[in-house]
Parts: sequence; C-alpha cells; structure tokens
Amino acid sequence: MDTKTNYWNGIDKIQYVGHQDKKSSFGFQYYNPEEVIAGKKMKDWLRFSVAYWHTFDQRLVDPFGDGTAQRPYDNYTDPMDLALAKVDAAFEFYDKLGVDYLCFHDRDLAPEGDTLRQTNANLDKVVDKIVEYQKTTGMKVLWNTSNMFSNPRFVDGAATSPFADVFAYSAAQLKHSLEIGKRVGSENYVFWGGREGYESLWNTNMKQEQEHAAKLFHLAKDYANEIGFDAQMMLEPKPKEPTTHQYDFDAATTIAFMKEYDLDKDFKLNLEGNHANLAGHTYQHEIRVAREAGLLGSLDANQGDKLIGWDIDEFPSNLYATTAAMYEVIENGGIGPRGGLNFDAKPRRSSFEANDLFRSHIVGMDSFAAGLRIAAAMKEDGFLDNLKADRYSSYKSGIGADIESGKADLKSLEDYSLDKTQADLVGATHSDHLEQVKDTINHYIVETLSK
Ligand code: XLS
Ligand code: NI
Ligand code: NI
Repeated sequence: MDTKTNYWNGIDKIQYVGHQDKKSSFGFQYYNPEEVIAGKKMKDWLRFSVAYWHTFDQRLVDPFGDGTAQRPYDNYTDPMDLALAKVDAAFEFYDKLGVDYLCFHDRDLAPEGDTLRQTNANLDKVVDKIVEYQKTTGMKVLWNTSNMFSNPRFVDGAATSPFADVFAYSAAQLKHSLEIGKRVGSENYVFWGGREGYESLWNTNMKQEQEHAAKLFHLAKDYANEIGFDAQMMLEPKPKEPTTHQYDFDAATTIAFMKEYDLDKDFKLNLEGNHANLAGHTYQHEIRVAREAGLLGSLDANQGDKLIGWDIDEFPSNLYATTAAMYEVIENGGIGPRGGLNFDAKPRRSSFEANDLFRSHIVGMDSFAAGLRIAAAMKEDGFLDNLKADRYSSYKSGIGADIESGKADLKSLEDYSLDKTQADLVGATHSDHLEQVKDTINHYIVETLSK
C-alpha cells in the first residue's frame, strides 16, 4: 500500500509552536499533545477526532448554493476509485495533523449499490483498506454510525418510519455497521436520529414511533453483545432539523426517553455544541445535564451562530464556550469513559481551499486546548469550587443539614419558619457578586493564555 501519498501539498506535520512564536498559520498555539495539564496529557484529555463526512466528503454546499470545495482528489470520476483515493488522503491528513481518532458513517466511505448486498460489498472494500492503514499507523476509530437519513427511503425516518420495510432495511443496514465497528475496533457507536421525529403531529403516532426507535436500539445492543463488539453506545440529541421536531430533542429529553425504555444502563450521550444552541441551551448546560446524570459519553465539537437558525457546523473558535465545556469535562474526570472531541464541523463556504481543512482543525484544536488550560487553572486555584462551597454552605449545619439528611419534614420546617421576619429571610440570602465572578473568569482567560 502506498503510504507516501502527497495529497496535501505544502503541508508538513503540524507542530506545537506556542503563542509567542506563532508566525505561520500552520502551527498549534495552545495544543501541546504531550504536555501534562491537570494530571493528564493534553491529548488524553482531548482525544481529537476528524469527522470523515465533513472533512473528506463535504463540498461546502448551503441551502442556496452548490459546493465550493477544492479537494486534492477531485479528478477521480469513478465513485469506487474516489472512495479508495479518499482513504489515502484521509490517512495522510490524520498523520500531518497529529490526531489519533476518526469517526465515520457507513455511507461516508463508499457509494451505495442497487441492493444492500452490493452496498455492503463496496463498503467492505473500503473498510479493508482502512483496517490495513490502522495496522501501520495505529489510528483508532472514536465512533462509527449508520447514515439512515440521506437516502430517499428514509423520507419519514428509519426506525420511526411508518413503513415496516424501511424499519427492516434500517435494521439490516445497522447490523452491517456494527460488524464494521467491530472490525475497525470502534470505541463507541453513535445513533443520531437523522429523521427520527415528525413534520406534523396530525398524521403521527408519536408513541408507536418512539417504541420503534427504542426497539432498534435494543436490537443493536443485543447484536453488538452477540458478536462481541463492546463499543459504548450513544444517542446524539438534536432538537430539530431536518424534521420540525426530533425525538432526541436535548440531553434531558433523551435521558427521560432512555429511562422510560430501559436504555440508560447501556447507552450514554454524544453532545454537540450547535445542537445545544438550537435547543435553546448552551453546550455547557447539555454537558452538565449529562454528567450529573452519569451519562456523558462523548462530544461533537462545533459551534453555531445565534444569527443563523440552522446547523452550520462551524469549527469551534469561541474560547468562552470551550472553557465552559472543558470545565465540565474536568469536573467529570474526562470526557466520558471512552469519549473524545469529534470535529463535526466544516470550514465556511468561502474558505474552500484544500489546506483550509488544516487551518480549521488547528483553530478547533487550539480553542479546546486553550479551554482546557483555562479551566484547569481555575480548578487548580479552587476558584469555582470555593465559590460554590460558600454559596451552599447553609446546608452544612442547622436546618440545612436537617433538610439534606431527610430529618426535616413540613411540620418541623413550619416550626422553624413561622416567626421569621422579612428581615430575617432577606438577611439569610447574600449577593453572589456574579459580575465579579465573570470578571475573574476573564482574568483567567487572559492570564492563562499569556503565560
Ligand atoms: C447532524 C449530526 C450528525 C451526527 C452523526 O446534525 O450532528 O453529524 O453527529 O450522524
Ligand atoms: Ni454530530
Ligand atoms: Ni450536527
């Protein structure tokens, strides 16, 4: 196999140069993979992954325009030749960027045939090549998944389709994806319910559809166990788009679904920055909800824009948001049992040159690396821990301790409160000095990054 390809012309291995010496755009300012931060190597906290669909397949289309992307394999016309060439380009890219993980959908890798049998044969050929590369490079798969939303057969969903043949086909497609996951040693397996939702409730049996979704998740877990594929299974919430309502709306909704259908022991959550945004939350909120439920699995790294209402999958560059996300990750002791940061992100349409793919991953990796450094500095000083310990200190003794321990009931709480005056109660609260807290966070951002 040719491991000395030269698709990404003019790019050498991307190095950590530090922010003082950063003169070229092709170096990391903050991501120094071997450096130990808060007790772990940066690369082990962050476990960056490249998303095959965006980085190698995406043509930079938008709802109003064709693709603008210029890619080094654009001259291939035969779909299978192209698919195989992309594998070479991809592995050269991973090596030059210095990442250890990739993620893919089945349909990212190879063209579909007329039947599932032919489609599987195409796919297996490409997977053979990936497995060969894995042997020589040590590249790992963070997660794989099945694309059960692009093809017209999934017009009304896959597991939640009103058409039984589509459910059956989805299950069959999924079976092969699980087998592939095992072959490439995927650490996780993701279900993003592309069209598992509804356009209108007037013609939808919502409960039946949700039962069908749960059924497919159980079948998947059972089959994975049967073949010895021990990936962590994950659901990826998103509130809307492509359907007007998606069943996995946000972390809290998805957790309730998992508990209702007995999936919370075997499944965790894969959370995405812009999906949080579309649900009217922050990324930090979604990560907090998942981690406090013990269900944080992995993260899709991207950002949205409040001015644009759709899933724009922009590469992360907002340091405030990456700091908040990494603060939650540090509190969780890591992203998740086997999680990583997968760049479910694409360059802007105007940023169409091949090497912009490196530039965009560099800003994404540096933004999370910076977020990690800042969050670790706040953690080390106990800044937020002390602030919260102080804020909730009234639960440590007296009536607060009785409430915590369950000793207090409505009667004892009435006895305690009946003769308290307005002044007593207002006196029991105190200012949180929130503006000062934010000023201190700004200080940590500037201070940490200028070291
Ligand atoms: C789409 C999703 C998708 C999943 C994988 O919005 O983010 O890319 O991550 O199917
Ligand atoms: Ni995603
Ligand atoms: Ni998305």
